[in-house]
Amino acid sequence: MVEEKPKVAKLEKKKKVVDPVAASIDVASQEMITRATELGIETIFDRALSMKPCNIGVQGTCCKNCSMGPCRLPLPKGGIEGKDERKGLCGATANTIAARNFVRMIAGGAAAHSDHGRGVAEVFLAVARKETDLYKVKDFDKLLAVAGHLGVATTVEVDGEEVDRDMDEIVLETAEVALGEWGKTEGELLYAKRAPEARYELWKKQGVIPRNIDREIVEIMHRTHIGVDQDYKNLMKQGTRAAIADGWGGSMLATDLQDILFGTPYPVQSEANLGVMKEDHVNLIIHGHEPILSEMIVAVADTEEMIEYAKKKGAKGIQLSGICCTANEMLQRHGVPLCGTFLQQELAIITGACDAMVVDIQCIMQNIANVAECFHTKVITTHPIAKMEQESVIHIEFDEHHALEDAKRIVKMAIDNFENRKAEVMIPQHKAPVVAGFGVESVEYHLGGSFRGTYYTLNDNIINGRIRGVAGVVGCNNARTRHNEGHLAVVKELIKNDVLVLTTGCNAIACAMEGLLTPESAAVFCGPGLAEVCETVGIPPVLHLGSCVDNSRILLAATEVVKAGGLGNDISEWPVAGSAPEWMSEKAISIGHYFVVSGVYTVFGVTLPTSGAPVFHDYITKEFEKMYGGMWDVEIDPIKHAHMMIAHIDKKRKELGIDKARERVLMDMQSRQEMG
Ligand code: BF8
Repeated sequence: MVEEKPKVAKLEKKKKVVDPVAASIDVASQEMITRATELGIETIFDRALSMKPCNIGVQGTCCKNCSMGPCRLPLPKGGIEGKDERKGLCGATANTIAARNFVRMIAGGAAAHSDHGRGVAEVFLAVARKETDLYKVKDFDKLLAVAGHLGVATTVEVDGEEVDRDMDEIVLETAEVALGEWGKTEGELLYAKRAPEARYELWKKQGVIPRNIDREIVEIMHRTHIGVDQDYKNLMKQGTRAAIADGWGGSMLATDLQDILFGTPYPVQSEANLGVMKEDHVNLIIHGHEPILSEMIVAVADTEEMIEYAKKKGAKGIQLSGICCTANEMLQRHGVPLCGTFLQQELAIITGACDAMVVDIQCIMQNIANVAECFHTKVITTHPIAKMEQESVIHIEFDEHHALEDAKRIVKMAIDNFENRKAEVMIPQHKAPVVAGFGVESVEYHLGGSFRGTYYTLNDNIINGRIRGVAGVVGCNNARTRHNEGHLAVVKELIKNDVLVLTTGCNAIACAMEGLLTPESAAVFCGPGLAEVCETVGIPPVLHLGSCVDNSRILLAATEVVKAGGLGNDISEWPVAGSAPEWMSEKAISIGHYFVVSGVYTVFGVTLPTSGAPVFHDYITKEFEKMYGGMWDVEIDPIKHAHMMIAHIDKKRKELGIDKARERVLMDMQSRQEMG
């Protein structure tokens, strides 16, 4: 194949050249960043170099909620001495401005997760009403469990006897009640009661139980309009309601309904990183978040008809792979390989081997269209709420009622494009094996055994100190930090110190690319206690729990630990911590906040948009612990970051009186070694 120069050379005027090793810790990404520079194609790594973030925005104290501003209230050099006199034109203080901005981020994140959930609920309702037979109920056990949580009867009394209710009726009522959670006119979020009883009672006492999902998000937009809520504590109260409505509402319903329709994940093997692409195959990359689209594409791409069609066009087959959370969804249910994280979406196109990138919603960079114009790659948008202005982008609106035809059209378009490859194909030869697909149910099975079926064994290992504690490490990539460096350093430090890690989102993909999602990695990276547990049970030390809406699985796993007993009555009492080392999205702030108010000490890397308002910052990083047992923290250094989490875990062990058990285990090991 003759190499053609890409059409667009966008770096000609650029002075600074990105250093690939400084930009990413991942060798495959470094190779593609180098390739982009050689070809003169601009990526996010170049833009991060040439465009600095606004210092006042970073501090969280720029208010642009009316046209008298933007009012900018930077923290004076040397901090505030005496009374903080800073004010916007309306008199809004730095605390009010930072809190408004913060809760608006929660609203944005909660809206994204929850609208995704609503989309799944609508498909579920279409299935229940038999308007489509393209999707079906796959997991009836989960359906019955969810029906129970939503107060839908699964049995009826006939002639004085309790008998199973008609399944079609259960499906329909469950779908209607579920969809009602977004906009019902009275009552409270039904899933709030899935939290430990003590947590539910605490939320009730604090007055933060959500009424319905949409209302809490809308109310944030109202309260943050000029001249409404001007008390940072009251604003955060509403932020808390919306975050609970996300984690224990929109996200949890998204996870549950996806499991009902597409199957509850169980461990599967696969591979991760750009090296999963194949030069002699049609490479179709699915990118975004809702599995409604990707499930259908996976089904269609696997048909004999499409494989034969690809062969006719000169390819050996069809290689599907995923970017962002769609990648996690397809991995956990079908073993489809992970192509990369958020920061690798442009790089996948720069391989020259991506025949089509089909996207739905969230975390899709508009620049993929510009990069694709340099190659033969077709970018296909599919969702009515997520289009792109570039003319080269094709829009094929995907709908559950004609999903099969849409998916066929998309897969065929990718196949037809295979023969149009122009530039030299250069796929980095780096990928790692992966075991993914852990959920609340499979963790229970693996750690509890098929007969026992409880979290008791996990609790037992926490109590005896082999497992020091559990961490949920999640979240994005951020082009302001070195790609994947923070993720991997935090996770490795935690498992080295016997902390079992539960991961989702782009952290999960980063861990996958590093080989941390394999049972074998335990012997290499873990402390002796965690290594022993992983070896005995045959699990990786880092458990892949899915996409970002699946952070709800972490909440439920934490609840199961409480229920299994011996580690306190609430999530805030047992040794657990949260982290997002490279966060960047509003969704991450919503997740962080529902972790915090669920009782989890949560550390963010990069920065928090609160530093310009020290009183507000102290409120969420210190005062919140007194109210909710969980609090925010921030630390950019990944090793310190991990040790702040470990210190919290040790504090909780001490409070539970199980710190001695851990010391005893270590002494025993040491004495054994001395004997040896
Ligand atoms: O929802 S971790 S960059 S892909 S926002 Fe986006 Fe962040 Fe990745 Fe999934 Ni989550």
